[in-house]
Amino acid sequence: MAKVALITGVTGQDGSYLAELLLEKSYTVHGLLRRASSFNTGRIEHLYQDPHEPNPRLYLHYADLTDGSRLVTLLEGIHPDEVYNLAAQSHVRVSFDEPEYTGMATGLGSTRLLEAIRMIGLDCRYYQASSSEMFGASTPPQNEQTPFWPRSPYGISKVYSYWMTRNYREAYGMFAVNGILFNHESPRRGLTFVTRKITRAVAEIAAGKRDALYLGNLDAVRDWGYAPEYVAGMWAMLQHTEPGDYVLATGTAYTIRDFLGFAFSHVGLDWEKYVRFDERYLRPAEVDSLIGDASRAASILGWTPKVMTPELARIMVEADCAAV
Ligand code: NDP
Ligand code: GDR
Repeated sequence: MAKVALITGVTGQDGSYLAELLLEKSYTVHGLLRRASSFNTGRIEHLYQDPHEPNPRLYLHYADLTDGSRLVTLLEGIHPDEVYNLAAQSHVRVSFDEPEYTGMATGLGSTRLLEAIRMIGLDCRYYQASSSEMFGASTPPQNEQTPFWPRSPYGISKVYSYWMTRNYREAYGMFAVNGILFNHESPRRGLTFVTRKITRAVAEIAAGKRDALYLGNLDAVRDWGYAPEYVAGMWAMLQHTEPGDYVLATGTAYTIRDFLGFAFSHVGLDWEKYVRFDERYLRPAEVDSLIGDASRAASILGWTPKVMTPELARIMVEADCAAV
C-alpha cells in the first residue's frame, strides 16, 4: 500500500519541495490550504492534479492551524501515516509586529495538531519544523545539545513547539521528531527573506528595472543551505527506527555582505554601488550568528548537504534572472 502523508504549509517553500519528493516516492499527499482571496498555490501549481482525473495523488484541503476542530475532522478523514507540520508565520521580523498571532500559529498550532492526532488515536509519525532561531544568542557552532536562547516571538514560539513535540513523544510514546533546520533557501524562497530579496534585486538591477536595494543589518552570520536537500532530511528523520531530534545545516558561515558579494558578482556588478540602508529592516533583537553542526544527522541518517552558499546564490540568481 502506498503511504499517505499530510503536509501543513504545503504552499510554502519547503512544503512544495516535500510534496514533490513524496510524490516521487509514490506517496499519496494531502496538503493543508489556507483560504485566501487571491491564489496562494503558485509553488505547487505544477503538482496540482484535477480531482476529476483518475487516481490523483495530491489533494488540497481548506484548513488553518489556528482552527483545532478542523484539524480533527481533517485528520479523521485522511488517516495519514506521516504528518509534516511545516505551517507557520515564519518571518522573524514580522513576529515582532504580530507576536500574538505568531504564538497562535507557530506555537499553539503544533499543539492543536498533536492533540488532534492523540484524540483520534492515529498511529502516525509526526515531523515538527523546528528552527535554528531557537538557539538565538547561544554561541556557535550549535547542535542538539546547545541551550536555547530565542531572540524573537518567532523563536520563542518554535521553542514551545519543540518542547510540545518532545512531550508527546515522552508522555504518549508518539513517533514525534524535531528537525532543527538552519536557514535553507531556493528560487522558491519568499521574496521578503534576505537571500531571495537580494537575488531578485540583482536580476532586476541587471535588467535595468531598478537601481537600489534597501536592507537592514548586513553583519549577521547565517548558515545557508539548499531547501530540496533539507526536505530529504525531514523525510529521512521519519523513516528511522527511533524518533529523535536532528540539526540540519551546512556548517559554513557567511554574512549578508558575503551573500551580496556572491549574488552581485554573478552578473558582474559591485553590490556596494546599489545597496542602501533602511532601519525598518532592523529587528528589535538580532540573532548575530548561527552556524550549525549537523554531525548527528550525518552519522545516524547519512544526511550531508552538497550545495554550499556560493553555489546556492548562483542557483537563485540564475532563476531570478530567467524569471525577470
Ligand atoms: P514559508 O513561509 O515559505 O511557508 C509557510 C507555510 O505555512 C505556507 O504554506 C503558509 O501558507 C502556511 N501557513 C502560515 N500560517 C498558517 C496558518 N495559520 N494555518 C495554516 N497554514 C499556515 O516557510 P518555509 O517553507 O520556508 O518553512 C517551512 C517551515 O519550516 C516553517 O514552519 C518555518 O518556520 C520552518 N523553518 C524554515 C526554515 C527556512 O530556512 N526556510 C529554517 C527552519 C525552520 P500561505 O502560503 O497561505 O501563506
Ligand atoms: P531569518 O531569515 O531571520 O534568519 O529567518 P531572514 O532572511 O529574514 O534574515 C536573515 C538575516 O538577514 C538580515 N537582514 C534582512 N532580513 C530581511 N528579511 N530583510 C532585509 O531587508 C534584511 N536586511 C538584513 C536579518 O536581520 C537577519 O539577520 C529564516 C526564516 O526562514 C525562519 O522561518 C527560519 O526559522 C530561520 O531562517 C532559520
